[in-house]
Amino acid sequence: MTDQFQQAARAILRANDRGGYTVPNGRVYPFQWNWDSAFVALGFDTFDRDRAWTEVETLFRVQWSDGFVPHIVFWQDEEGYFPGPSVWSTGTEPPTSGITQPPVAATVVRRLWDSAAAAGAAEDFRPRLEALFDKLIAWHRWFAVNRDHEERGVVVAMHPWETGRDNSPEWDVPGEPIDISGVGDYVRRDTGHLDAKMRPTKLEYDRYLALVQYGRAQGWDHRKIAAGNPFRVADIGMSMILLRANRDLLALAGMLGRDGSEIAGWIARAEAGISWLWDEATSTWCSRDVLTGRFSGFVTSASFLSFYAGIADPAKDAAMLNHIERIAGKVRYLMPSLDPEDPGFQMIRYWRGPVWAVVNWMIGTGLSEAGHDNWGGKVRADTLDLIRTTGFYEAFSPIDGSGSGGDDFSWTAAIGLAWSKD
Ligand code: 9WN
Repeated sequence: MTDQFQQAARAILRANDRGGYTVPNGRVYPFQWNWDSAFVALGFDTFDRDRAWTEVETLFRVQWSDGFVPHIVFWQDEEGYFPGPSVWSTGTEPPTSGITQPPVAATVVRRLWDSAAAAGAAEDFRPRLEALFDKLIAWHRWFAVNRDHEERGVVVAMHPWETGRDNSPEWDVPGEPIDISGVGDYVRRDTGHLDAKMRPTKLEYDRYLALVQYGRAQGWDHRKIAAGNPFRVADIGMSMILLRANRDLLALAGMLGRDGSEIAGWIARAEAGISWLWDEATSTWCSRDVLTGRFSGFVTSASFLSFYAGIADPAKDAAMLNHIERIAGKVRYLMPSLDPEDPGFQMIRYWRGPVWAVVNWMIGTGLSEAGHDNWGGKVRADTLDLIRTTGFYEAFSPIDGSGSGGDDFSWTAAIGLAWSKD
């Protein structure tokens, strides 16, 4: 039975559908975003299976020959967003950005496949899965070469935007050496749409743009960027997400009868290397600056993705569960993007406090799979409660549930659908 909530969520996806791809929000983000599209596919899959697959296929249509998949695809001209195609200047058609985003797509494709198979539609979708598999493995290979060239088993982000958690405080100290003297004047569009208190600061934007200028000066040669970028941070979020994605890709390889040895090698490397991101001082998983070796020491929502990544380490799991219990005692809704006891916590400022439905989906899924369904169930219930009570916002205050950022947000609608269905 489709209830009113699900009807409203579907209506948002339909309204934000631009024909083959879905904009995160029509005003603030009028293009296709990489990990948004993956989550959006989970939502479409609850009522329009074909459209769900198309969302992912459209994203991979712009894959570069080296396997890279950009974080934004500028399918059409739009004034409402900065920085646009002329700033990125990647020289592709359609224009794209030159950085990537968290690789959730393989995990989503496995879900789409399982749902098609359960509905008896496997044979209809097998050719589409075969084609996507080749693209996913090429993208993951690109990660292994260009985002882990020192073979640590982690993902080294070259830009805060690449992590999808743009202004997490984890990037503050690693961002200090970025030279912003050549950035010049520019006009932000985000603060024209939204309250500046919910957005990154001017200093953060200056750094974002300086890094775009650096990549552009390297002709978006990702090997050169990996070797010389002024910002190189092993992101706990992307590292966990890629490990999980490789496990799902390996399962798909087995199902399709493909050789999975290369993927198994990436998983083994990650399993051996991921403890480099365990900070003993704060007993948490966290991001770490590759250039200085310094731990961020922050407990963020991404710290809890260890369960989703399938890391089963009893002592570390127990420490993370303790953090959850402590945090749950401080906020009304799990999971704040930053530890509410951190002095930098701000309940509505973007990735420094608000709850994000998509991160919750990964955290909740991981916790439940790992047998911690009490917490997994709470993360899911809190997410649905927030969306039902406040609306389909970009993010939410963990303290009072108020909305933060754009409304009628596609990935929030998608998670509302995915989680209210099962
Ligand atoms: C930059 C689209 C994207 C999300 C990111 C989120 C935000 C963009 C911005 O919006 O980032 O990529 O301009 O703020 O941080 O996770 O993919 O929803």
